[in-house]
Amino acid sequence: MLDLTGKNALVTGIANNRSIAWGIAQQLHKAGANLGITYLPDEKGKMEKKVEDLVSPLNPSLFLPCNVQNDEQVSQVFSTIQDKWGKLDILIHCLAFASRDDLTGDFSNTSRDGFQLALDISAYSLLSLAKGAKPLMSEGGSIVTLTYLGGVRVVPNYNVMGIAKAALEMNVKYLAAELGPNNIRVNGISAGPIRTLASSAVGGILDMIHHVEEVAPLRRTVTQTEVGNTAAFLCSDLSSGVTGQILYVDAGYEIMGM
Ligand code: NAD
Ligand code: 0WE
Repeated sequence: MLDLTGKNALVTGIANNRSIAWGIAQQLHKAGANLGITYLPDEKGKMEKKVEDLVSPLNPSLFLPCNVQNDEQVSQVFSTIQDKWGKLDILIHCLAFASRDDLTGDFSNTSRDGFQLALDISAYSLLSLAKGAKPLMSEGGSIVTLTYLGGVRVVPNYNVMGIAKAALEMNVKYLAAELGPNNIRVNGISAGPIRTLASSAVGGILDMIHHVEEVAPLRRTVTQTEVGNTAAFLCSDLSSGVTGQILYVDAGYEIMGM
C-alpha cells in the first residue's frame, strides 16, 4: 500500500491549479504526508495569497517564500524545517524558467545571460535544495524532480531549456550517487506535455499536444494527477530500490521512432 503517513514533504513549484506541483501535492496529501509548500514571492504578495488559498484544503503545516535564485530564502526554508519539523523525508523540485526570448528563434542566438538564467533556476536549484535537505533527511529520504524529453532529444523551440534539462538529469544521477549512502534516493519524472502556466505561455503547445495524442501508444496526453501518482510512488517505500532514474510519464511517447 502506498502510505506516506508520518512523512514530511516539501513541495516547490505551485503557481496555480494547473501546476504539476499541485497535482503532486494533492496525491502526497492523499497518501497521508504532512506538507510544506513554497511559493515564488512577487512584490505585491499576489502569488502568496493565490497559492495560500489554493493549498489551504491540504492543511500545509509550513508555507514559505522561496525564490531559488535567493540563497538566503533557500537556507531560511531549511532552517524553518529544522525548527518546526526536525526532519524531512520528501523533496519535490518542480520548477523551471527561461527567458521567453530564448524559447523561440535560433538556438545559437541564446545569450550568455539567458543561458545562465535558465540553468541557474532550472538545474542548479536542484543542487542547492538537495544540499539543504541532506542533513535534514536523517532517516533517509526521496527527492523527485520534473524533466522533459527536450533534455534528451531536440524539440523545436525548447532550446536553452533542453540544455537545462540535460544538466538537471545529470544532476539527478550525481546526486543519487552522493546521497545513496545516506539512504536518500533521487529520481526524475519526465512528463509528457501538459497545459500549465509555463507551457501555455509557449507558442504551439496545443499542436504539440495534438501530435502526442496521435502518436503516443496510449493515444492521449497525461494529467497532473498521473504525474502526482508517480511522484507519490517514487516518494514511498514501494520504490525503495529505485534511485538515479528518469521515469517517463508520457503515455509512452518516448519509445516511438515515427
Ligand atoms: P508552472 O508554471 O505551473 O510551474 C513552474 C513553477 O516554477 C512555478 O510555480 C513558478 O513559480 C516556479 N518558478 C519559476 N522561477 C522560480 C524561481 N526563481 N524560484 C522558485 N520557483 C520558481 O508549470 P509546470 O508545467 O507545472 O512546470 C513544473 C515543472 O514541470 C518544470 O520543471 C517543467 O519544466 C516541468 N515539466 C512541465 C511539462 C509541461 O508540459 N507542463 C512537461 C514536462 C516537465
Ligand atoms: O519545461 C517546460 C516549460 C518551461 C518554461 C516555459 C516558459 C514559458 C514562459 C520555462 N520558462 C518559461 N518562461 C516564460 O517566460 N515544459 C516542458 C513545457 C514546454 O515548454 C516548451 C515546450 C514544452 C512542452 C517550450 C518550447 C517547446 C515545447
